[in-house]
Amino acid sequence: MTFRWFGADDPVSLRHIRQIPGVRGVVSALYDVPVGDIWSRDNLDQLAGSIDAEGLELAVIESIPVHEDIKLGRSGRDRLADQYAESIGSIGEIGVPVLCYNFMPVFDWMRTDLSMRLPDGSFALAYDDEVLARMDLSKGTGDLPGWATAYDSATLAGLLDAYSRVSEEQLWDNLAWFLERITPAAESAGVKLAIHPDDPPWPVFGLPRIITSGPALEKLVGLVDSPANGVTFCTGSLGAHEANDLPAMARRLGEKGRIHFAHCRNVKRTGPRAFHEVAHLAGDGDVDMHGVLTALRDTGFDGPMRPDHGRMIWDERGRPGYGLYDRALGATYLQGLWEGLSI
Ligand SMILES: [Mn+2]
Repeated sequence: MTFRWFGADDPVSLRHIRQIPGVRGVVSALYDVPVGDIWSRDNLDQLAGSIDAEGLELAVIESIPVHEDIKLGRSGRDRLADQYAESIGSIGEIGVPVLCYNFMPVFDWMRTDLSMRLPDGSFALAYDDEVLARMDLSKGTGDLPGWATAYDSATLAGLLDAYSRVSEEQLWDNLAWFLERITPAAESAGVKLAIHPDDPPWPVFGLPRIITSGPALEKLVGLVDSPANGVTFCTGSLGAHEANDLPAMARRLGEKGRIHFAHCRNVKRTGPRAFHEVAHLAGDGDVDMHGVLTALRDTGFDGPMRPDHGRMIWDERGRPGYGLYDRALGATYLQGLWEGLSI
């Protein structure tokens, strides 16, 4: 069982994480490297060392961002892919076995409310396509929850314009090109690539999104037929779409040996393309957590797992989705389920 940590600035300390029952692995990243630059061995050593010093282990890198020029298939992608491969080599050298990454254009995860009050007085992240449609991107990302300083208006307009000419098929081609370039480096470094599904699993602001469903994940692992080319099975991202049968998807991908990392989180769907996050328990939302863990267990999954986003409970303040308490409860719930399946 692992836990995400955002580095020295994270209000949740490694000491707190160490005290969560069963958690021994940390999921982290270098947060001050410009996108596209090489991750130096020195900085990685420092990150791993700070985690070791607290009795924990750096188990997963989540994530090295993929430069937009790679996703867009622009010239310059050769150098960027080589640099990405070099970073993968360094990750392997320090003994981290899994790299989580994503291929979402412009935006990573997207929500329309970072603090939706639930009936029990807790606060959760929420998404509603109708609210998104009313958001104005003409001033950059200033109006978007969680994207306060990411892009100014000119940069964002330029990216949106560039992607307006990129079809889903082209995005798939660009992803295939990227995987062909980096998978050999991952193989020789002993690093498993684990793509994170698009969150939410449908287009936002007209941007194409392709890693959204069971067939898409199976297509992905077929792009480069290597055990190093796999997925992060994120139940919250995939579970936002009612068409996704999560236990069946986990079983099929697990049988291929291509699930390298599990993100477990629950969501409650409130309409077409609308949902909010809930506690991890299967009974609290639409994710059949027991079914997913049974499928993982049955197919021999032995990779890292982490509770994904949690609600804000017990008056905790901090990084939306990444407080201590609800995620810690999620970690113990998931381990209880797993223990029950292991008897
Ligand atoms: Mn996730």
